[in-house]
Amino acid sequence: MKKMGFGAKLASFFGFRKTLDEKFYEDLEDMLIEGDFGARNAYNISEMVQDKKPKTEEEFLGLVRSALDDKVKGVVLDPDPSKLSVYLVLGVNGVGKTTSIAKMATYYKNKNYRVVMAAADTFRAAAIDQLELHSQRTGVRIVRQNNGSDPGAVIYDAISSAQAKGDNLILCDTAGRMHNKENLMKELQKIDKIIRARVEPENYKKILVIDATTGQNAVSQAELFNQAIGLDALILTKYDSMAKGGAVAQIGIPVAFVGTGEHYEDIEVFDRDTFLSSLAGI
Ligand SMILES: Nc1nc2c(ncn2[C@@H]2O[C@H](COP(=O)(O)OP(=O)(O)OP(=O)(O)O)[C@@H](O)[C@H]2O)c(=O)[nH]1
Ligand SMILES: [Mg+2]
Repeated sequence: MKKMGFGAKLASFFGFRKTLDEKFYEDLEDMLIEGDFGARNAYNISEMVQDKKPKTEEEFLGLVRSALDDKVKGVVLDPDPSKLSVYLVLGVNGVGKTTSIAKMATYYKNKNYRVVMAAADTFRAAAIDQLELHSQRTGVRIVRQNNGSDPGAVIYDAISSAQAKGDNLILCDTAGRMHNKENLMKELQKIDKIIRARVEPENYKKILVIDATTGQNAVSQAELFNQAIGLDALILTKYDSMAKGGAVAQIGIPVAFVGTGEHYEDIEVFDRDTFLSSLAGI
C-alpha cells in the first residue's frame, strides 16, 4: 500500500507552520475537506486539534489518527468453502468492477476456491466480452448469456451451474449504468431477490466498488447503493494513482480490498492499520 498517502501532506503541513494560529486550523479544515474526509469530519478534527494543541508533529498526527480510528473499518471476505457463496459486485460505470472481479477471481482461485464469474452486466455492449477475456486469461469459468438478456437470469444460471458442478464462489459483474439511476436500482433489487432466495444470507455479500480518485462522489454512490439494496463491503480501486482515501472514513462501510493497479495481482486485502497510517501519516 502507499507509503506517501494523505498523511505525508499532513506531516509537511504541520512542519511548515510555525504557529498554531486561527489560520492553521482553517487551513487544516480545508485540507481535510480536500482530502475527502467530509465537512463534518474536517470540522470535528480541526476543533479537536485546536482543543489539544499538539506540540510535536508526532502528537499532531497521532490526534488525527485517533479521530479517524473508529471511522475506518475493515472486513475479511473469507467465504466458507463448503458452501456456495455469491459476491455481487456493484458500482457506477468505470470505477473498476470488472477489473476487480478478475483480480478477486485470481486471488480466490489461488486460495483453491472453485470460482465462477457471472456476466450480469448485460446492458453495456462490450461488457460480456470484456469479462470473457478475463475468464480466458485467468482460467476462471464464466457464465454468460447474450447482450441485453436479463441480468437476474444470468445469475440464476450461474447459481444453478455452480451447484451442479460443485463450485463454491460466484463473482457477479453488474451494470454501472442503465437508462437512469432508478432503472439500475430496480434491476439490482430484482437480482438481490433472486440471490436471496437461493443463497444463505451469510454466504451472500453485496460489495460496492469505489474509485479512490473520485472523492466526494464515492460517498454519494455508497449512500445510493446502500439505500437501494444494502452493502456489506467496499473495494477501493485506483488507490495507486493518488494520495487521497478520506472518503472511506466518511462512508463507514468496511473495506475488503484495495486495488492498486491494472494487473491481476494489484489487489490487496484491506489492512486497516496500514491504511490509517497512510491517511494520518503515523
Ligand atoms: N490504476 C488503476 N486502474 C484501475 C484499477 N481498477 C480498475 N482500473 C482501470 O479502470 C478502468 C475501468 O475499469 P473497469 O473494470 O472496466 O470498470 P467497470 O466498473 O467495470 O466499468 P463499466 O463496466 O463501464 O461500468 C480500466 O481501465 C481499468 O484498467 C486500479 O486499482 N488501479
Ligand atoms: Mg465493467
